[in-house]
Amino acid sequence: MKLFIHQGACSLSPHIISRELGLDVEIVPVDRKTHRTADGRDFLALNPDGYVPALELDNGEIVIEGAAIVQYLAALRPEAELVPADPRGRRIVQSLLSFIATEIHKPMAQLLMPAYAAISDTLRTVVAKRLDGLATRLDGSYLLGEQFTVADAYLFVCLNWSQWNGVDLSRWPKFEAFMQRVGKRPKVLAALAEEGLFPRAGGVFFAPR
Ligand SMILES: N[C@@H](CCC(=O)N[C@@H](CS)C(=O)NCC(=O)O)C(=O)O
Repeated sequence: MKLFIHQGACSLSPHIISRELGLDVEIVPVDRKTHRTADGRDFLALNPDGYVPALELDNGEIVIEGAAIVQYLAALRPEAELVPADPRGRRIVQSLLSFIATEIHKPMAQLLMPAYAAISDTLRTVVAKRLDGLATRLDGSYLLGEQFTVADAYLFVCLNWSQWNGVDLSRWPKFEAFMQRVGKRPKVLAALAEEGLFPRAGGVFFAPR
């Protein structure tokens, strides 16, 4: 399988999951401007939306949408329970993936885009409200308590953007501790390093050196 990515983008979430699961997934960067893949193809022919992540299966099929890709990967190694096996845990993870995709990922990413500069204060207010809500359910080490799941990897990646988009993560000590906790997982560190991202001195974020 091949996973098409941009450095540090939302594609880092399925990248982390592939490493946590020990799957044989080749990481293929895509040039943001030219849409050429590092293996010499036109990315728009693979995903006409131009979005990473996209996962190319060994039979050539393309899986799109980060939330779907991580669930697909987790299903290849169900014993790892990165999506819980029990129906309650599973539905909570599915709700979280949907919430993170629509309520956190989108506005956090828009805050990095010049086209949204005029409404950046509104976006920051909305994100803060959503993070206030999410923080109330972070009582243990991870969103589901002590069990690391695909939702944690996704949230970790989106929160890492707050070093660049003006969202002040220090308002939520719980999320700062979460960043440090997830960022210490060996497979997470390996995926970050593979994308050229390293711990920032004295902080909770990961960035190019
Ligand atoms: N709905 C898609 C959105 C993916 C998305 O927003 N990807 C961004 C990176 S985080 C992207 O590829 N943007 C196009 C670009 O930067 O050129 C998903 O959830 O997978």
